[in-house]
Parts: sequence; C-alpha cells; structure tokens
Amino acid sequence: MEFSLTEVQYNLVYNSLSFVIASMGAALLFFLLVRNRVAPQHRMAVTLSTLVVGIALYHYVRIFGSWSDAFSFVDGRYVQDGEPFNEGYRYVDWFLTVPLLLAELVVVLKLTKGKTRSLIIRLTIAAVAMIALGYPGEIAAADSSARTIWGVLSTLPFLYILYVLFVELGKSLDRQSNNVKKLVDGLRYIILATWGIYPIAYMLPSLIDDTANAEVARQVMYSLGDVLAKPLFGLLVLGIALAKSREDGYVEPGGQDFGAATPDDAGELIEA
Ligand code: RET
Repeated sequence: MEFSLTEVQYNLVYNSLSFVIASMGAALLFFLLVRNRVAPQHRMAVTLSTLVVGIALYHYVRIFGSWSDAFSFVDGRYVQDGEPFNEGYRYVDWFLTVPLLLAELVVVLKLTKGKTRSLIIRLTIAAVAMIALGYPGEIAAADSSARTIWGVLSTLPFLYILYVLFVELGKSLDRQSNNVKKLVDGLRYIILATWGIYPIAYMLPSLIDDTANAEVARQVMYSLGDVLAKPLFGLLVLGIALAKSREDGYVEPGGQDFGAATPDDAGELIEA
C-alpha cells in the first residue's frame, strides 16, 4: 500500500519517535541512577523497569530508522517508495516488555511465592496471546474483516488481564499498608487508561477513511502509549518500591535519613 504524506504529517511521526527515544534513554539512565535508594528486597521491580525501557530504546531506534528509510522527499511530499515500514518492531517490543511490565507490578507487591508465580505465569500467557493475536490484524488491510476478527480475539486475553489486575489482585491488596494500597490502586487505573490507548490506535485505520491521517494518528498514539506505559509506569512502580523501602526502615548506604523531623532538628537549624 503505497501512499504519500505532507511534510507536517511525516514530521509528526518522525518527531514523536524521536521524543520516545529521548524519553526511553533518559528513563534508562534514571532507573540505573536511583536503584540504590531502593531497599535490596524491593529492587527487582526497578530492575524490570530498567530492562523495559532499555528494550524499548533499542526498538525505537529501529522504528525510527525504518520510518526514515521508508520515505523519500519528492516534489514537496514524502512518498513511501523505500523499504516497507516495519510494523513488526512494535509487536516484538510488546512481546518482551508487556510481560515484564506486568511482572513488575506483581513483584513490587511482595506477595507469597506461590501467588507471585501463579499471577506472573497467567499474566504472561495472556499478554503473549494478546500480542500474537493482534499482529495478524495489524498488518491486514484497513477495511478487511480479518482486522476486526483478530482485534476481537486479541481483546479476550486483554480483558482477562484486566480481570486479574482488578479482581484477583484486589484481594491480595488487603495485606498492604494503606499508603501502598493507595499507590497500587492508582497504578491499576493508570494501566487501564494507558493500555486502553492501544486498541483505539489499532482501530483507527478502520475508522478514518484517509489512509495518511489514519497512519499518522496511529503511530503517534502508539508512541504516546509507550511513553506512558513504560517510563511513567516505571516511575510509579519506583514510588511504590521507595514507599515500601521506607516502611522497612531502609536508608541508602552513605545517604541521609530524611525521616520524620524531630523538635531537635528545629533547634539545630536555629543554632546554624
Ligand atoms: C492490540 C490489538 C487489538 C486489540 C487489543 C490490543 C492491545 C494491545 C495492548 C498493548 C499494550 C502494550 C503496552 C506496551 C508498553 O510497553 C494488540 C493492539 C486489545 C493493550 C503496554
């Protein structure tokens, strides 16, 4: 399907992809730099965040290259006459990162070993099924029934993931402190809001008649979704890991304990 884009359309995608590369790179550095602030028993979640943004950084560099290679600038328009744009990178990326993101949420809760294992196995199978079933639809023609059928099939494991997060995980939250419970609760709604972007972006080619507009909107939405679902989600999980570290009385080696202020602190400040 060859088509052409205006300069604005082409650059909208180009700059979105560039923005994602910068976000993933910055997040990668940030997660590496802050890991010592988290107690060792809560560090696995931060490790998983670091892997997720690292994997995404690599894929976005490839997606960016594929986008640039697919078009030539001819008579004031970007014409898709190069190698086809490879949609596969996104799906390979999700294949690796979505199970890791779900595992991240489960491990930061520090549930029993059996519960953690069972949740991670079921969520991973559902995530892999969701992405594997979505891909054939993604590369099918915009108006084909194949796109709808694969989309519906892929939504089934998606709904299962939401069921596990909202119903099953909800039961396990009772053992968490009030503070952590609130953070995890917020996190689940962030998942609902940000993951909801993906099926909407997937449907755009069937909803928007103009092929170029649909393609641009889809790429921009997927890119935005990835920044919210990976770096932002990682920051929120980091917040939970830090809250739990504090509750466990952890102080970073060589760091200062900024715990509760005491009346003595005020005295010291006045003397200083
Ligand atoms: C597809 C196909 C259409 C139906 C549904 C989909 C859901 C995709 C989701 C992807 C989430 C990706 C994340 C990536 C970030 O790292 C495959 C588009 C329901 C929910 C969170």
